[in-house]
Amino acid sequence: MRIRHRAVKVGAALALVASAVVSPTASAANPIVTGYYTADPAPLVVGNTMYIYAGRDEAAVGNNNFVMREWRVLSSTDAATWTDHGARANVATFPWAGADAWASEVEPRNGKYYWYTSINGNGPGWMDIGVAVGDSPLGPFRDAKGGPLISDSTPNSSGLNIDPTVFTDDDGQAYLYWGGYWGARAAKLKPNMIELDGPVVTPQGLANFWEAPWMFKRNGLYYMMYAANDTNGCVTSSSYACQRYATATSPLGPWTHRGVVLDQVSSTTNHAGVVQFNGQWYIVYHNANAPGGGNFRRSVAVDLLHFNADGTMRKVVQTTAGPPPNPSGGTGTNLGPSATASTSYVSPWETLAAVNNGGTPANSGDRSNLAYGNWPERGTQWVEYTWPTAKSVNRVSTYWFDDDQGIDLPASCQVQYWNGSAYVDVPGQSTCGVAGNTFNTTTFTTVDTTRLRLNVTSKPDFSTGVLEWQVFQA
Ligand code: FUB
Repeated sequence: MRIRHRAVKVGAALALVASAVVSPTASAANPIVTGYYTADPAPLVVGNTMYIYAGRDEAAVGNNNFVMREWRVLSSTDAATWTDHGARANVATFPWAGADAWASEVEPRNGKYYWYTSINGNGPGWMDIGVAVGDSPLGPFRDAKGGPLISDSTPNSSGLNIDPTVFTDDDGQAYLYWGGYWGARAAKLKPNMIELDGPVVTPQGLANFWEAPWMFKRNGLYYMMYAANDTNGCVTSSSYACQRYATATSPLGPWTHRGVVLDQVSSTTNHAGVVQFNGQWYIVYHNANAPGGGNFRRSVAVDLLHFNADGTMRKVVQTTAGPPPNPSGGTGTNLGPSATASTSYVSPWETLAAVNNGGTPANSGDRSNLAYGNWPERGTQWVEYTWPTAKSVNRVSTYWFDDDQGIDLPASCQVQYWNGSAYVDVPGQSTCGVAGNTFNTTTFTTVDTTRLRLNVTSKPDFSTGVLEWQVFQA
């Protein structure tokens, strides 16, 4: 088992939280911050902006204790370049606490932002869960309760009351999940977000739960991702942790374990959050990859997260490049991930989900982010996107699949749109490129449509395939 070291309590109030100083980090690569160390990231999307709330690791080299005194905020409008908003809460935000600004998460409600934190209270026991509140994603934040929301004296609390994750369901009911030392816990929250609404329950089915739960919902299915440290396919040594996940059809479970979504990282702890932003899913996590980094000098990274057609999560590819820019709304947004895809034919062993799952293939043979193919069909086949409301589009980019067997680059292609009664060629269409190992971009005069189609004509004796089809908002 990994040994935790309790940090020394700092009794004196810390300096006030840094004011609204904004310094761009201008990072488009992982780790996203290298000027200092960040840990336990929690993403939140508000409008066109993704925020990351993270703790700060201040341990000196060789100090094998967490030294964490503040929580910081970063933001991005494209999930690639980040702005640093500095520390927005710290230990002194909670007058009843004294140390250990561990993992946290922010949940919006009724125009306010509730920041749930792991914090070392001055009372009996060790870690507590506190809650601060602010009027904007950047605060200012103040203690919302005057004492812990969860402490060791809360009936049925966890062996280590850390790592809160709060989820609000479509019916407005909010839930708090938390826990460490293999003790996951859950409870309903009252609408005021600062009191429990009923007993603390122990979720069932979170196989090998260790700490760091993260709750979200996708297509009506509830997902609980969490750190585990077993050696049954999770980690090479139980000093480390991976992220497993489970799904359920109700927010309090019971849960069905689904597997590992994030392998162990370069730091012993593994703490992650998941969010959808501009149609693309992201995982935000930490590792020890920044220069001078280590288990107590961690750094936040962001990567793409993909789901299979059956709702299972694909294992994350940890990159140093980070995700490609995905600008918020407006001109240039890739509308593919928000479309429903259909096709004239897909081979049973390949998947249509490949075309709009947001990846950037390494080459035309790269199946790592799924592949769509129509073998053994020949001649003209099509892939189509449908949106519930009309989109203004003027550009597509296609990455062709070529398996060096029955699927080859196409002979030709053509973009069409639904004009309300029939498919017709998009006007002013530039050449529909058929090159391999690259995105082929076709521009055209803007059309407003709910349906766009890519007609693909094969070479004789071959079928065709697509790794990614991007459609851009005008
Ligand atoms: O950062 C302190 C603790 O380490 C967090 O609360 C855990 O999730 C682990 O990342």
